[in-house]
Amino acid sequence: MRSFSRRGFLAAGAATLAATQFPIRAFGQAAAPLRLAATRRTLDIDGRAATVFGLAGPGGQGLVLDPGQRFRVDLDNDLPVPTIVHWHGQIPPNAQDGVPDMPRPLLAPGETRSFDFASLSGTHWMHSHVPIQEMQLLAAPLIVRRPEDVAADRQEVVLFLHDFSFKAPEEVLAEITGGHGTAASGAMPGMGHGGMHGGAGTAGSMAMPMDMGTMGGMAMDLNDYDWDAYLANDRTLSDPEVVPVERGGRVRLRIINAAAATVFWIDTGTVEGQLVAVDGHPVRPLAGSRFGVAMGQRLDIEIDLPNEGGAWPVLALREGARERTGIVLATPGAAVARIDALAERAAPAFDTDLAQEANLVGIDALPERPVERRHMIMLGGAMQPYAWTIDGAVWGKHRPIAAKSGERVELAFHNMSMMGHPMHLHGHAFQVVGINARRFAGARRDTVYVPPMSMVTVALDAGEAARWMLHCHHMPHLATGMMTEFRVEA
Ligand SMILES: [Cu+2]
Repeated sequence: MRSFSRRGFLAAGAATLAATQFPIRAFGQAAAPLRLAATRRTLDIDGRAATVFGLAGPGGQGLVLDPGQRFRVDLDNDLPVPTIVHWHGQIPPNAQDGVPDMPRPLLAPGETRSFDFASLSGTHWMHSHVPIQEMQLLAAPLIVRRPEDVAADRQEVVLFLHDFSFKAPEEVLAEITGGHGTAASGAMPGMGHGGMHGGAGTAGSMAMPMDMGTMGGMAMDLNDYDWDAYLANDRTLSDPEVVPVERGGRVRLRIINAAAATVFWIDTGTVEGQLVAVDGHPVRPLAGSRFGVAMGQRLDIEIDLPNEGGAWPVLALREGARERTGIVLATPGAAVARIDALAERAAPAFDTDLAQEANLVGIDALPERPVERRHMIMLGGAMQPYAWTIDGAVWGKHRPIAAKSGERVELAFHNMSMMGHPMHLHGHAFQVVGINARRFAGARRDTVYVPPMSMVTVALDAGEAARWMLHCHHMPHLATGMMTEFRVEA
């Protein structure tokens, strides 16, 4: 193992993936495959060394592709254990999708595997599809820039979020499934102490009159594990990343929630942002200073900084709790005040009434077509015993969700449980078209958050005839079987 050094760590930080490190190639120009290595690395977390996994590319953790650049990657498994990496947000041929034995096996230690497919632009990410490895930070940004991003005079800043425990992930899972994950495990009534205020200037999207801790008198379950730390670009607020910006700087935040089991609110503080994309897909710009992001999801937020020097924290607040993490945008020489990792008040629950999702309008909407097949997908389960299901079954006992390639399909996720589930479909970019009984032309996405006791409908055109994973992106839910397959026939 390399010895820990702050400088080396800084160089490997996600936000150092500045596009300036990557020369812009002519569109479509062939290039040598990029090397990406699943490795172990050491982080300094609140002064304590932590050995975690990572995905090391040529410029640090993760990859940044130029517009039109193919995803041509040689993945090395430098870990002592078998692994496999899923390219979350990309639509590769199914054989390159990176799910264990679906259809290709894990990479053995020392094995290299080549990938080559047309990339999809936007803010994406990549992670091991073995839940306990994802929990060990085997995850990294995967950014594919658009020509407009190159032309725009905007500094691109990646904010990669994760939750972290010093314990082995097997132990964490055992605590969660044993019902000992939090100080107040099980039902958590009264989560409403944070109040339901989305921050100033959120275009009205966060004005939720409902008591957010209860759903018709029943208690919701928000967080089922108290992690040791919440990371932004591998660091905590005891030593946050300070990103140098210019006075009046124009910034595009590329925010990725890679956490295993934590929904965050992004809080831009005194500067208002414009949400311009979700899951890598452009949306009609939405002004605000607070936006939620569930596990697996991404947000692109543009910020225009004031024309004076200063420091502007961009915080990520753990929903239903006081913990927070984040980065600081600062002009040269600006004083950066210390930010406590505990807020004074708990942040509210995320999108209990889907107010944020309902305000998103997709710019790359699916063309109108008659729906040829509809599936109702029931999300169920409970904390005690700890079991989460799709259509009443865990993975292995699941009944595949069938479609024919090319069909327009609607999937209606009906969450019958008291916990929210970010549902991720591989191989497709669906469009949100319904929230409860209301129909609308919402955002294109690959991961949609379905809060307790609600229904979200998505539309898609069934892609390559193959078995595509459909699962909850809460890692302990996934690990205990909350996965099925979207089986597309030719
Ligand atoms: Cu779930």
